[in-house]
Amino acid sequence: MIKVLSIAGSDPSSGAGIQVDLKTFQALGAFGMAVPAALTVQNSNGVSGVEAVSATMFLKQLQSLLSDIKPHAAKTGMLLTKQNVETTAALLKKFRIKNLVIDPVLKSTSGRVLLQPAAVKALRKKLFPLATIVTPNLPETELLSGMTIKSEKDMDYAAGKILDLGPSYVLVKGGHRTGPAADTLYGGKTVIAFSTLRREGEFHGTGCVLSSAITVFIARGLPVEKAVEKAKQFVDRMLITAKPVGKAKTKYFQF
Ligand code: PXL
Repeated sequence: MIKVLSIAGSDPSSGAGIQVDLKTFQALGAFGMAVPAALTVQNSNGVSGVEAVSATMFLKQLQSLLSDIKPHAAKTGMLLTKQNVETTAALLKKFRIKNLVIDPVLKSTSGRVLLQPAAVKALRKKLFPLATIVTPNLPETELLSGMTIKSEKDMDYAAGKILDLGPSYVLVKGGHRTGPAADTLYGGKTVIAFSTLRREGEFHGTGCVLSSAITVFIARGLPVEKAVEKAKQFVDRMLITAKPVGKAKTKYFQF
């Protein structure tokens, strides 16, 4: 049995966050576990409140879980605070969790801060060195590299700056640009552009589902290139049947 862990925020509408991470783990046949790092007040219209889980409860959850069950792979999503980032890095290190996927969630689509500015440095310095792969979108790539990205060359350079922080791979998600939805995977000797057809509409939780699917495929022992390819195929299939579930037009994956 493949065991995987999500350390992320809660989305009560279950289109993003730990809830959709668990659905993705289940859909792909893994045993999913989840430690909430933060709560959001959220529905299909967006995020209207955020609060971190207390530092001691967050630490105790990870300590208790990891001292008992060792996941084959883990992912992080919304961590919100510097303390949560530092605790996550310390515990993943202590329990020698290999195969770490970091979705560096900074903001919600509606613009809410999901990682406080004071936590960004800790994410780059403490968590990125432990990562197998980091999966930023374009705005996140700009912030994490300290660069403005106007061309493909800029993107290559920015990805290099993120790789310098220690992860083995960076997947820059190009979904925020117009044109084909090309995501580019950068690694030691690898640059692979994955182009996917762009689907009509606004989708909720795409980044969470993608990083969770990558986590499962890496946990199964696939090389990162193959894990990303298969995860992208999975997301693309889920996009076809996504539907609005609330009052807003935003589409949710139907698991
Ligand atoms: O998709 C980013 C994201 C991740 N995690 C949680 C969220 C969101 C976006 O709103 O609420 C908990």
